[in-house]
Amino acid sequence: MPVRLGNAWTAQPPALDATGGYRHFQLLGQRGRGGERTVELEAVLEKGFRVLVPLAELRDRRLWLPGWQRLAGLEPEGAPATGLQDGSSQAIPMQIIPAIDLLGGQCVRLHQGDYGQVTRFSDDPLAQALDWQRQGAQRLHLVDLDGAKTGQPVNDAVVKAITAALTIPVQLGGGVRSLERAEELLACGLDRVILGTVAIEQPELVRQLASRHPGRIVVGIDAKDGLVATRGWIETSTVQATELAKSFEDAGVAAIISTDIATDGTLAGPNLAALRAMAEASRIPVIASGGIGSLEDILSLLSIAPLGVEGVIVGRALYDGAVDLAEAIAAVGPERLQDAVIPPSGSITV
Ligand code: AMZ
Repeated sequence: MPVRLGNAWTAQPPALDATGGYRHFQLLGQRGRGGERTVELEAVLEKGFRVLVPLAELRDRRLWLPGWQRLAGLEPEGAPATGLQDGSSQAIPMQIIPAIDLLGGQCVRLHQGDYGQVTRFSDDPLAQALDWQRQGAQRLHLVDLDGAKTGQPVNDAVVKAITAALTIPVQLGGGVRSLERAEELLACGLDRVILGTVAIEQPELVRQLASRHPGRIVVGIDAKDGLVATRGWIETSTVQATELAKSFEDAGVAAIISTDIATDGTLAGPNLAALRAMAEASRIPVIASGGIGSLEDILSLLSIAPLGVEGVIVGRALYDGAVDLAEAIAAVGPERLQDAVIPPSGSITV
């Protein structure tokens, strides 16, 4: 009888020894036939770490669980749920931030920021926002695309409705071009405002706002081939994205959102080299944006988390269903599951 196997597997504590302490595996394929059948699994956090498991063992629920599960009781009482392999330091959680881009009151995604390539996902952005919150989002990212292009707020009614309805912090970028506008938004209950164009055109305003509202001002640096783009990405400057980041080193901004325009809305994977350069350019925490197309793309960011990449904005992949929000939060969030807690002690031999 054919057996359908899921793609995600969690090793139970008794199996962890044999798997080098990895909990979360992905199915690569099957080998052999009948009673000889084995499956090949690969550790999600270490590509290349593979084990061959006889099918009968995979069916043993004391050893393996389908899906990526939380293993209760694995961590010592009171310890953070995210120990690293050597137990020396705590794994750095990465925040998954769903994005709602607003155009004419609707929830859309653009391809590489091109206003001529619009996909509409919902005409009820408030319902969408509530849904991301229900699925466990800890923060919501809003972009007023009309505002970014024209500098004029167009989507305020829906922005305010979302901010009032949600209990998680909400941030907004797009068209925030003056002190008054930024303060109006902060007074409405937005947790953070994102300044993009202003960061190039009036850097002093960023400094002034950051000192008046510590922890609530974010710089949005959107780059095309390493150079900063502004005004809905219609204009490109001659300023290097990393130089702009450096220039705000001591301004007291909460974070830099680093967007790679070439990958934005494409699901093609993040530009890790550009993100690494941004993270290394200053001590300001970096939030990655652009190109996320799969859970593996999100996991790949964990390699640069120690450099200060503390979050990732996910848009199209969530709407397309390529990434499941709750699964992604479980995989890289504060109580993530997949960090090994037991030192490796060899691998399965077949
Ligand atoms: O997709 C676009 N064309 C686009 C976009 N997503 N243009 C701007 N923005 C976003 C930036 C940033 O969050 O990523 O708008 C904000 C910047 O707006 P402004 O108005 O401050 O430059």
